[in-house]
Amino acid sequence: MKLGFGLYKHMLNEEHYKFAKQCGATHLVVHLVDYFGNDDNNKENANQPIGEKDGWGGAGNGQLWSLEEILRIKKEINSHGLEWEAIENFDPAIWHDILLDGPKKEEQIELVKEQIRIVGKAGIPYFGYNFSLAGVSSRDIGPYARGGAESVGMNGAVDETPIPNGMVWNMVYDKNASEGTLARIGHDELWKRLEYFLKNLVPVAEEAGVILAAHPDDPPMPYVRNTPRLVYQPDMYQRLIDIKPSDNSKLEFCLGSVAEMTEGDVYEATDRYSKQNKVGYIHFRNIIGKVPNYKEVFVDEGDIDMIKILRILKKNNFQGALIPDHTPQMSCAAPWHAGMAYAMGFMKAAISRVNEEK
Ligand SMILES: [Mn+2]
Repeated sequence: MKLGFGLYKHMLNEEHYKFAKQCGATHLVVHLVDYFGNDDNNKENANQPIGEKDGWGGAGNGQLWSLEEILRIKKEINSHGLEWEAIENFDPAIWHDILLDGPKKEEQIELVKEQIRIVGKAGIPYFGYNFSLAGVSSRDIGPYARGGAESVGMNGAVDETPIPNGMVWNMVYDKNASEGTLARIGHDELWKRLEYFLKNLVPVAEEAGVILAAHPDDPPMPYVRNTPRLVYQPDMYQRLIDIKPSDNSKLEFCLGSVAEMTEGDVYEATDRYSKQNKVGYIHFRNIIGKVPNYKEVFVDEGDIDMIKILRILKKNNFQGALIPDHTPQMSCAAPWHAGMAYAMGFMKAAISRVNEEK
């Protein structure tokens, strides 16, 4: 098991590489999508998205992340004694019509394939994705974690505001889209779209040597913003895996999201998917409650016994990376850094301890 750390695009600099290394990380999971790209004020909040209804900013310009650009970043990462484990999320600009079954779907599947080939050439093992129309939604912010630490959660209410045309996954891909909102579709239609994506992409990922890793829905509700969700119960992950079984199609296993689900249990799910060697990498965060009433909390105060999770992973010989995902913000001059450093210290100690157990 490897201790990883997640960095957003605007954090790809020496200060943050050093911070990750100082926290004990050996591997990085990097977001190349520029959330809040047009709003510097919001950047430090990109890990705790606010104003989800208004979106997380504009999608990219439709250009792929080039091999040169990725290799340049990789070199910087390596020069700080870190390995680049995964890229997390496609830019909506290159795959909105795959999610929406729109007119550019076939053009975009070629773009996405090419992106995966580039990532393979750069030698980055994992590509995380979230096959979601609404993205993160329906959460609010409050003093939900220990000591009143600011965090996010759901308070029983689901945001059913329809998504405006030109937006998907909280990002605007077309500023000039016509008035109106996304038409309501059913779950079967969403699975059909995923099937198209996986059947086309998994063979390319196999050739490129990249492992695709699927995030579950956050929050895991059946419908959010009038759109169906894909993986909102633990069993649904199996359906996803079975669409196109391959060593290159795995899960971006988010413990928080899985524990928020109303069915099953997080230990059973961790065992089931790690036993099949389907866990690509892990979002190691804790929560209290289940949808539609849950709170994200500190890693050591939630419903999940994180040590028990690590023992299950060890038993099933999980070799991948674990990252904190989100943490509550701590009351000090650097709320995000303190929250992350706290989680990383816990994780480092817990992983070493479980590794030493016979
Ligand atoms: Mn997650």
